[in-house]
Amino acid sequence: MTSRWEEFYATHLPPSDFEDNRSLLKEFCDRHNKLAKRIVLITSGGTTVPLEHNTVRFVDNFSAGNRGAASAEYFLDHDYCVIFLYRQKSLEPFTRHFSGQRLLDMLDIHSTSGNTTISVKPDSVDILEPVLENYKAAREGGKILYITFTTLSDYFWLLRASCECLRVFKERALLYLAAAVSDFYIPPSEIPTHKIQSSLGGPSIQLQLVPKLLAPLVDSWVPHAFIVSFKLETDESILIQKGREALNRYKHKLVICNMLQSRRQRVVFVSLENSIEIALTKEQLLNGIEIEDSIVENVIANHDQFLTSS
Ligand code: PAZ
Repeated sequence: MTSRWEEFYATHLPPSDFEDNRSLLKEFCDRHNKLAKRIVLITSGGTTVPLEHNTVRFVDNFSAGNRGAASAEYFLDHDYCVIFLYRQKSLEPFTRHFSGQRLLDMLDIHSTSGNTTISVKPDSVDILEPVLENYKAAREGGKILYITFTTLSDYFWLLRASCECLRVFKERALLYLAAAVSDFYIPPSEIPTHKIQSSLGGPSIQLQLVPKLLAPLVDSWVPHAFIVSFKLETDESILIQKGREALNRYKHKLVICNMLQSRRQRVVFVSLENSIEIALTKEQLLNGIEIEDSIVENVIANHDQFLTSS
């Protein structure tokens, strides 16, 4: 019998640049596997669910992409190579430090006798220099691969292709699934081709449940990898219970639970053995300490233990 996730792939076409991305993933994984490196696949940002085939409107999932982008930088610091699978236009590693007008505000223009040069303002050099240095080391060393998705269906195709390439790493592969993936979708056969016309009245839209990819991921795509998922809730009273339910159902290694309102200050690591809270003080937050630094350090400690025991 065909499973629900197989049916999803059978009824959704891959994104148009799928084969190019698959080649990039394969080249990246083969190169780093030969060097016996550890690798992390980070998913980041929210998926969209189109309401029209020629999409004007869509249902979106909340996520700025900060968790994934910040974590990518910390994993690189720990010598992991990184596949960064993220929602197009959500935050990216390194550039996230200069979003909005921030970068332009750091620059000066000088014009003398027809020659124009642009320089970094002296008081911005200390801010720009360490980020630029880390960015160049990661890019020029070929240590990070950026792959983008927009829709839920793009995400499905690219996640599976990433896993197929990651398999060669066995236990050295870590999956850090921070993307906010929609739980609901509309089957393609029920989506209109053209923009929904308001003159026809308010549309009634029937959403269906999205099949959970953690099941095939753990059981067959990357059965040897260290898999970490995230759980976002808005009701504190169900947070840990939901994390534990996911862990018991999919049998992966770790669920990191967070509340929408406090996700920058506090997370709870739920494993089969225990629940451990990581929290920042107000002072740490004011001093620019990021919780992703501790999250990544703790995830890597768990990955170390897993590698030793296997
Ligand atoms: O992207 P961001 O930094 O704004 O938020 C991160 C997050 C809350 C989306 C992430 O930590 C998370 O919980 N992702 C899983 C969401 C889910 O339960 O589907």
